Amino acid sequence: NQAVHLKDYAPVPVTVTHVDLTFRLDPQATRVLARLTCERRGPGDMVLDGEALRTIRVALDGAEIAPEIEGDRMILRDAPDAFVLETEVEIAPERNTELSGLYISGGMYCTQCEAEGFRRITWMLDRPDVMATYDVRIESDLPVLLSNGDEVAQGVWRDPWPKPTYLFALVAGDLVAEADTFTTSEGREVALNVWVRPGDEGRTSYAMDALKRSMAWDERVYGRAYDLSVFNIVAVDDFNMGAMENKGLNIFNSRYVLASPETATDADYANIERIVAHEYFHNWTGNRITCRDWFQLCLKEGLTVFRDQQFMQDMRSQAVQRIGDVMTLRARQFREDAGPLAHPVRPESFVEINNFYTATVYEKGAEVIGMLRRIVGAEGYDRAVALYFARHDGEACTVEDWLACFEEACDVDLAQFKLWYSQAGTPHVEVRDSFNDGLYRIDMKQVVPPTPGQPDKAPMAIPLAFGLLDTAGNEIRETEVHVMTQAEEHLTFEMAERPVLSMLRGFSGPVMLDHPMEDVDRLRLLAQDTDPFCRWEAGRRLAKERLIAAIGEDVALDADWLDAVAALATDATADPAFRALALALPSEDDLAGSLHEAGVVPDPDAIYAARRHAQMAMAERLSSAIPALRDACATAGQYDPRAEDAGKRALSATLLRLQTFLDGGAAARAAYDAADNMTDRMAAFACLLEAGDESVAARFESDWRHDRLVMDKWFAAQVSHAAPRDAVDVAKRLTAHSLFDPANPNRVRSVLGALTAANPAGFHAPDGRGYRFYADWLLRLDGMNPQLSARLSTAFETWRRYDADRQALISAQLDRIAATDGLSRDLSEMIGRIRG
Ligand code: BAL
Ligand code: ZN
Repeated sequence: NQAVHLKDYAPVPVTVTHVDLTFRLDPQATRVLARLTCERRGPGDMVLDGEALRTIRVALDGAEIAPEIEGDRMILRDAPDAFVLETEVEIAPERNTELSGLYISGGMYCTQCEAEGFRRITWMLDRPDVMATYDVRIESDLPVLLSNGDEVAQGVWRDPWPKPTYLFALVAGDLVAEADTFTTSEGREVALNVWVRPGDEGRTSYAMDALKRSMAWDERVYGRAYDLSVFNIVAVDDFNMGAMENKGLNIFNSRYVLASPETATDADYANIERIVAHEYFHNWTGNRITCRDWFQLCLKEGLTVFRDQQFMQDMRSQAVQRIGDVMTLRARQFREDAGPLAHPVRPESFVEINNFYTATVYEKGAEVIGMLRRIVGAEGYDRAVALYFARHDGEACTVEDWLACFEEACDVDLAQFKLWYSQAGTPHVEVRDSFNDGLYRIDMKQVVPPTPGQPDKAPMAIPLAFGLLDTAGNEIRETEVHVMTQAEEHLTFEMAERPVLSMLRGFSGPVMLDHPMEDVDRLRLLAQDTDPFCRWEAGRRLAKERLIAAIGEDVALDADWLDAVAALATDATADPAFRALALALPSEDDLAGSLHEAGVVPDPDAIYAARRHAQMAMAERLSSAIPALRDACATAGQYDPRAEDAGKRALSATLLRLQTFLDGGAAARAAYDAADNMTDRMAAFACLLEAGDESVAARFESDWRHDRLVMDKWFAAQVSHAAPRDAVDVAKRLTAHSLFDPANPNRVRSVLGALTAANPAGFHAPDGRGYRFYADWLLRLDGMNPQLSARLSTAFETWRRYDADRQALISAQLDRIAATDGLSRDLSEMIGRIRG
């Protein structure tokens, strides 16, 4: 398993400018005939990629040749300056359980080519800097035959936009579509289709609506219009990713397309909106301008996540979206950055690129774009991005190309800023403030912790947005941005009285802020800060400090904090979605990470108990108010997935959870019976599972057995809400259920992902049975779908946080996996990195 290094990048000596493909579809023996128009660009051999192909014929300019094939490479020596290379290969979509290349899902043919799946379809230069136009002919009796570009005739497609292989797509099946149209600002009439399996029609309207809003938003905000006459989305049940931005033919995991009020939750609707937008936005940030090599993955992913975050803020509440994005970043990326899998936003080497579709590349990559925008300002950002589109359209680019546009358009030097792409680890920013004789002083210190392969770090350029409040809670200095560039800096202000510092407004940089503050000041920020992120953050800090103090101790929670909680819960002037977020306690994993940061070994059972203790205290404090507060959350009329109603449902669900601590599930039972939408039903279901209701799971199953997406929720909820001592047994029982399908990534994640992410005290059972069960499944899945097993292995990334006994138990499982014969490149790289 050889590593690939960024420093070794070299352009191809011979490139491909046009690809002509014919597919004769057959589940066991699909024939793929390829005609590659090739051009020499420099001296050297042409080395094509191919994996799991049966090669039948190879011809150069019409003359058959004996190919030189070494493993997964075909080498063409002394190729002429311009020529046509023809190949014919056979592949077996039905046996493709890796879900990479051409495979069959739910009776339909579909593809996934990012990152290196095209080589499992035919011989090709399978790398993003080789951009070609495509003609595709699909031969099959199936009624719907789709590929990229515009349809020339039934099953014949032409994509005029040069693209890399990873954006190729093909779909064939018995499908039905919701059809609509969109007229672009350039006057182009675009046919829009959302294709699904028969039976799923009627659940596509939200995805279609999100698509049209995304198209309009990208024109309005970024000046980017769509460029083909058709845009197809296809929903597929078996899919490793969330969705894929193939040119003109986006393929989606069906959970991010299909929604109806009865079957999808508010969170599902929001995910659909965000992911439809994300994939659509890739048409410019990813497809028209792509990555030179896979090390530049953040160039398209960080930027496109940033764009989908902007879109969601425009569609919904800016504050609530930002807080949600920060929660995701901290839960996934900070955790990654603090452990053995830490890597820079632009990694410098990899064994298997699929292992680098990470929170660091995506979420931290998006934060880097956000910081850039903060530093150069909104107008500077717009100028730089316009230059990027104008200069690089049709090219495969690097991070340097991107930053050069900012340096030119905004006249800034980004040499230090560029460290965000190369230095891993979450910077710690220590802030201390003091007031003496009319002078207010803020002292700041930054430390970037060591990460694997990077023991020493240079100071970063960190935009710190802050404001000042007086002790009555009035803002006396509006938000300003200080870009910290040195290891230690200070700021001074002349003022009449000591102010209250509201630091890292809007979470202006992906850092860990260490800013000790008196409770009274935090309570002031929670009640009055003009910056919603800092308001929420103040509440979160207060809660976290109390939870940490309560872990392993039987301490009463103080009245001041409970009063603040009550004030927030009952503040009818605040957005219900914000109140729901502010009432949610830090997760068990968040608390474990914070304890570890503080040098304390986390005890998962004690963390679980402390959270329940705090929830009980909150419930008791709010008990008399909860019924009226829940009544005030009632929505009028039919279910509406938009943010306003969703926020009310979220607050109501939070309160129902607290109520369940008091009434053993009576209110939840009534809510379950009364629910007319899946959001309310799932909220009540979770409460009833936690309350130990013995019949609700069977009732849910008999009502929803027929619906695979709803049943994913059923599987996940039972594991997530099991008592920790039962969680592994519940997960084991569910993996033996007749509807558990190890070939379906969603179903696998609904049990295994739920155990590790949502029931950490269960997963970390002190006798190690959670680790054994999980490792057994990683090994089993690895033989079928290495991308999935490798992704799931990240559950072990925090293993060094825990006590010596747990570390020994996990280490034994990691050793057992590592010693297994035939481990995939994917899982072997991950286990190697996790073991360190
Ligand atoms: N490009 C892989 C899926 C996504 O990030 O859109
Ligand atoms: Zn993406």
